[in-house]
Amino acid sequence: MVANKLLTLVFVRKEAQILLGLKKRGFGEGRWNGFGGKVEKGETILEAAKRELNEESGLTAHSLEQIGVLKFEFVGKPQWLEVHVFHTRDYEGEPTETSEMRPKWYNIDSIPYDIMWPDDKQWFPLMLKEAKFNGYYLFEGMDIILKEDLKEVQSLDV
Ligand code: 95F
Repeated sequence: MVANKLLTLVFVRKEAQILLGLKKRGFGEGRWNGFGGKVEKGETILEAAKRELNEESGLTAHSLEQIGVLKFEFVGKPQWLEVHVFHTRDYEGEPTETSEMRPKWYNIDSIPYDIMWPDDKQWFPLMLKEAKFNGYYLFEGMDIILKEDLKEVQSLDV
């Protein structure tokens, strides 16, 4: 049985900066990433993306653009994770630290790839030039990528 779990991941841009959050606990603890989480029953992926951004950063997004879909498989785990990636420049509020995340603006020339998930250094350049992408990664544990397939696309297949 292969279940498919839907997750969201949101990146906020401001001029030449991108907002990342240091995950303070749980899955991905100690790594910088966008803001996101599980899609709950009864909400759309877009609604989940806005809700998680707000819960984890304090920001309210007025619009979100979907820019990527990433599928992850972990050796020995009977579950795929399907991560829907969004970005926005259209938001209000100031980033606020929560129990989950410590937000920080990074210049797009100084992304802390060494303290992020290892797939990020592959698809961030596509995101940063505002291209769309579909990716697949097979992980062994949290650090080793055994298989990868990343494509820049014109439209996203889900
Ligand atoms: C990135 C990830 C993962 C990987 C962790 C769970 O919430 C959504 C984001 N997420 N993000 N960039 N890479 C391997 C784990 C699925």
